[in-house]
Amino acid sequence: MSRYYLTTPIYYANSRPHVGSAYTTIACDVIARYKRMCGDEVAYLTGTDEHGVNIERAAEKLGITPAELVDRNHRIFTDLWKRLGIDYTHFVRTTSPEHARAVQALVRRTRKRSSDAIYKAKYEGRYCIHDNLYVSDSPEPADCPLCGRPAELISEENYFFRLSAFQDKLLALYREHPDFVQPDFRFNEVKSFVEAGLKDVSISRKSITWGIPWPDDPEHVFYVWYDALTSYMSGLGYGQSEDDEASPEFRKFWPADVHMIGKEIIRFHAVYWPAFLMAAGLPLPRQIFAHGWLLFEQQKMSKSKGNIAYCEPIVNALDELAGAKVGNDALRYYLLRDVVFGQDGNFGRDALLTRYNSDLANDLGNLASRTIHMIGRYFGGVVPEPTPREQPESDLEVFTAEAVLSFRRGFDEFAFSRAIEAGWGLVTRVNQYLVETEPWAMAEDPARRGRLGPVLYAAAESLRVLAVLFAPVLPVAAQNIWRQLGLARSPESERIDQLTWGGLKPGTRVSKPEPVFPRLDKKEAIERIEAMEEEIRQPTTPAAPKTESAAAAPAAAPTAAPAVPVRISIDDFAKVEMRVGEVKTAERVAGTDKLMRLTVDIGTEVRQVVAGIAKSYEPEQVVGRKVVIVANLEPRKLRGVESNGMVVAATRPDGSPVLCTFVEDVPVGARLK
Ligand code: ME8
Repeated sequence: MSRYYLTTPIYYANSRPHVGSAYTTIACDVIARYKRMCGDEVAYLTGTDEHGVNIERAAEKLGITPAELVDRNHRIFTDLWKRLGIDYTHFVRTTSPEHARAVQALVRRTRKRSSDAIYKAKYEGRYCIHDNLYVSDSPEPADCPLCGRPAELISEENYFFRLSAFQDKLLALYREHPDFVQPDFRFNEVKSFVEAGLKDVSISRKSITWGIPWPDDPEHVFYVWYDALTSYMSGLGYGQSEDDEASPEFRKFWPADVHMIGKEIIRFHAVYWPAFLMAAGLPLPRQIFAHGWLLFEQQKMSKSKGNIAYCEPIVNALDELAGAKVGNDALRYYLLRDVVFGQDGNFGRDALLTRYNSDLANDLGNLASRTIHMIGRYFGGVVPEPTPREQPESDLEVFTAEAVLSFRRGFDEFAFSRAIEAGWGLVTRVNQYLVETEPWAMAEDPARRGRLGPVLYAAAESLRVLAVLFAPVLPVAAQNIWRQLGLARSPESERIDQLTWGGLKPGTRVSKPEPVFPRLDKKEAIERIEAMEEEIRQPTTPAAPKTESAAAAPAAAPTAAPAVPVRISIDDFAKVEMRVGEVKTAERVAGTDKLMRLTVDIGTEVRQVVAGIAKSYEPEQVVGRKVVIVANLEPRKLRGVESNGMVVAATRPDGSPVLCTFVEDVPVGARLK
């Protein structure tokens, strides 16, 4: 049996978790269940990040102690994970004495192994307490580039980690482990960030008290990120005795197979963390996977913007209206099916309800009810005999084998939407098979009645396979289908990597069909969710949006307009690569009247760019035209078409775009500055 160790980030315990926070945890829960079903022994760690100045200040505002605040919020997190059926095996609270011991052990070990990796020096600079971000290494006043608030002056002696000495080692690591960071485009950002040179980082604080004391120098506490990252090891029992690696759990599970994180914290995980571990002479995690953000109304869901959806209203409202436990499965299915894992994706209640009704209730739910109903009606509830293998009733067996393979291939790459789509191909195929064969008509037709048993066997066996396949994503529904099929134990006790046709024994007694996903009235459901949202919505407290990517951190502008206007430095502006391009081809994107797909020569290459100009320009008007392209934007998909850059345009008062052009001639590829 192989072991598999997977972690989520540990969550800031300064506010209530929302759907965006739960996204990482749900994805990891799905992976953990899947890996268990592949026969692995899985450790799945999550936790709460309970130190730092923002917690200290948040508690102060509420007139309670930091310990009271984190106790309260820790409970909110664990209650939610329980409600969402998150099956983690390890939970770390960074305020626990065990965790503190581990953090201290790590720094002691580092100093023993690499005597000059940590040194003491005076630090003067500006620091944003909301983002835990060093804004500038000079005492001059500066605003945080992320939230726009004035950064605080810090002038104190700190312990520094000599990150600058790890540039070559990190680059070698990246070369030798081409999957160390996934997806690839994020890995490229990380490499560029490290190639540009690394500065040493301060890893202690003197000005605050709410943290883990530095060993033998208790005037200092650890910087929250050094403290928080160590949770991935402390949760396994690291650092509890003289021999800091002695814990059997630690020996068994470390290093982590995957640290699953959101994209904005990649620098800490793919640069700082491996360097900390290298300096301590400890094995490095095998992979950092950075998923994208859940956007709500096109902006990152975040408390400071108030554009938040919480999980509890969704789950509770759906359960209540369906009169059955369907909410968790619906949320998991929607998040993993609709958002391409790794990219940003929009969250919408309407889209969630559409998926619920069309996929879960209509496709899967109907398949289960009619199959079980017909076995009840025509065979007295007993699963009939299949056809002999040499004369299969249909192509379902072959189709199933292919669907299982594609599903697993997708899952192994964390391409959940692709995997689910492949699995759903089977749902569609079986439904189609029932429409084609019409078992209800066969039952009435003596000439065809003989085929009825094999047809229903094939449908029921497909349903069994689907229950196993979808158990990680739809644990409640899969169990429900399993039980209705009259099967013992649970689909999660089956091996998904050994899933083959024919596991359903003829003679098995099915139970009475019950709807797995009762249909819901979309409008009523949305209204109920919104009403429940209101009940738990709290007054917004300032918590800042974070930076988009490692390459852009720390100076990139936030994705949404912050409350305070942001001024950027010339260096920040220089990061935006704008080039003159020439449009080679142009065509409208199907299914929308706004978008146009362009291929643009930018001097070094021809790029595909999707532009929102189709309402104002005809394709033939733009072909041959010189335009301005933002060339170093992350690729993103618009209506399924990848856009590799952005065309710059001004906006008229009526919202229509005007392409940016030049009066004088300018060569293709010229850079704007
Ligand atoms: O960063 N969409 O904690 P955190 C997708 N304590 N993911 C989102 C999201 C959204 N709208 N909002 C939050 C921290 N997340 C640190 C981690 S680890 C050693 C320390 C994700 O509570 C976010 O990307 O701010 C991250 O992966 C997780 O929630 C915790 O975020």
